[in-house]
Amino acid sequence: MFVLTLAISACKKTVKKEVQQEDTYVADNYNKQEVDIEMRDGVKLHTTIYSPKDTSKEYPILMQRTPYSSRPYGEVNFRKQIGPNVHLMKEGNIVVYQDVRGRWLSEGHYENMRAYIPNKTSDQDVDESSDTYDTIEWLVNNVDNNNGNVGIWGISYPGFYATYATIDAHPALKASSPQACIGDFFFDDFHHNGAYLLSYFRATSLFGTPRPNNDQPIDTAWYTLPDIQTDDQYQFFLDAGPLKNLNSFFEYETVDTPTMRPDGKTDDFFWNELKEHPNYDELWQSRGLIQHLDKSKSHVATMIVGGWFDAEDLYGPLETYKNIEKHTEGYNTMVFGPWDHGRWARRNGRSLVGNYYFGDSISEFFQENIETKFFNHFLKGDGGEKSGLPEAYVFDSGRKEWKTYDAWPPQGVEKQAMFLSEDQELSTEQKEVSGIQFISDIKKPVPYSEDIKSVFTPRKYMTDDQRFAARRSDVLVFETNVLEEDLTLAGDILAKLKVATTGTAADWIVKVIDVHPADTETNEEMQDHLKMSNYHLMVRSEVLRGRFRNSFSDPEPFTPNKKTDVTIKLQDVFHTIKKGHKLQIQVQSTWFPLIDLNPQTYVDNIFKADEEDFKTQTHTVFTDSSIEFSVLK
Ligand code: PG9
Repeated sequence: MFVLTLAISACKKTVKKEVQQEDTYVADNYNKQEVDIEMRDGVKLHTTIYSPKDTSKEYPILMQRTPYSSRPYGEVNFRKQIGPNVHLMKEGNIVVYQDVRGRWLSEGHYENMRAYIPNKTSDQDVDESSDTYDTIEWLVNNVDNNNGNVGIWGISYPGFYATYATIDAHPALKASSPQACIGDFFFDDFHHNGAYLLSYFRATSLFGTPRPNNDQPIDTAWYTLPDIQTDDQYQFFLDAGPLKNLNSFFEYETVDTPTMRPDGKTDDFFWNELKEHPNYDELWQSRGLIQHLDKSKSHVATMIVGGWFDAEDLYGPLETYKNIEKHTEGYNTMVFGPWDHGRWARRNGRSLVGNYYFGDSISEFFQENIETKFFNHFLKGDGGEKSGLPEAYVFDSGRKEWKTYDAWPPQGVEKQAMFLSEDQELSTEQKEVSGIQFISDIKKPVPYSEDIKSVFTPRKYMTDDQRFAARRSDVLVFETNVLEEDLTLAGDILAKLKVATTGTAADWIVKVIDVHPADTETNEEMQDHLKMSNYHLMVRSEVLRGRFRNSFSDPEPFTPNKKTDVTIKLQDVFHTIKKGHKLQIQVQSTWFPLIDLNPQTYVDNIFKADEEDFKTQTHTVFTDSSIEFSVLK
């Protein structure tokens, strides 16, 4: 027994030593310097540079631009891991992090999704493209032992800056991997097709609190997240009533700020933008990046990465890949795996999203065999078109396996329409047309999740079991018979609804669900109240705020009781509904508090609606509505 104890103790010491070595790997193998790089308009951006201690060879520069801070600050304080993944860190690269303009220790004023300036006429015309260009120019000319090749990567907001870097790109920029990259805040993160994501409420202050001392650089967090003092966010937001009752959370005591009011309080400038711009107007349009990807330079190889179950940014990576593919001749590829937001950057072992298990070491496989290979080929290798990687490296979330294709969507995809019916069927033949009614009760909106939890941003619900919703009278359910053969969905899904409402406004939500057989085995991570038996896996979901059915810029009311077309595009999936499973569609009109409550009577701006505007209505879905799937034959 004593020997065993000794052995266990020795093993624990080894593991602890290995963990310690991991923790100090960067400090042991890299030198760190912090510089303030001057942009063309004189603003200085704080930049942290990690350079390998081994100076016997040259290295590419791998950079990330971020609004989330390049800290830790101080040349004796080191990150525990640097670069896109541990392989690239250990191989040796020069790794650079930069606070973007107006954030943390960088000078200047911050703008969310800063608008691109196409025709710059002076050094005062600056944007994230020019800031990246000026930064790369300084780095390649001033950082020792660099080989003249620069790569950029980032997840989410840093992913947006990685996409931005390809626009009017510096010639030394050879590779960019925008990952879960924001494309447009009217379709990513804070809105989905015009519906405001109330579930992002707590994240607002991170992006809208003005820095104190008139926007001076600062090395500590100057914002606080609203504390709603409950874990039951559903009840909190239901009790709060109209959105304008939340304004007080975004009036700060901070002084000496650009948005300080006469009463000495400071407005959250992002909350102001959200509530003053409910439609897709010039503010949002000018800040979307997708429409400028015709200026993405072909000399920059791109690998767009995303998660099929990413609740935050799915529009962005898909539209970024498709528009770079459409507008440029360069090397442009995509990787989409069974991940939620940014999960591919972690080393997870068993790969799950929420309750749902997809397999082992999927992220690790991506990091070692895809991401490392991409950067090494273009920054250290011959950089030719033959990278050894496919155009589309995509994970079938139904079969739980990787597939590669030379296009996305793959050749062989055909559109297949399926129709709803009175008896809750989903089938390829349209039955007799009738209207199915349900009461949309604003006092009892459909929860988007069964969890009692307050979130910073929504995440887990993307694969949650949808039985809790299927059993509500205000959720319409349509499903196929048990499939007699596999059905592979590969591409987007178009819900062509025909609806009516007794009111003059309504939201429409469509969910695509893979109903598992009763004998499906439950995995160990499943929440106690759930089983995989008959699990209703949500594969894709989307909302459209009905006022935007014909235009996101020019909203319009519904005419009460008039049959109206509402078409909702659901983002791409790659999912095989296996033989023995069923394909189910759910249709509903509230999704709370993922999105805010629609008053269901038309008002110009829901952020300014009054209590009396909110009314329970009766909605109708007609059975000549259809769902158009992209099916891989
Ligand atoms: N796109 C993510 C996000 C943006 C804004 C608010 C909250 C989250 C992200 O950058 O992680």
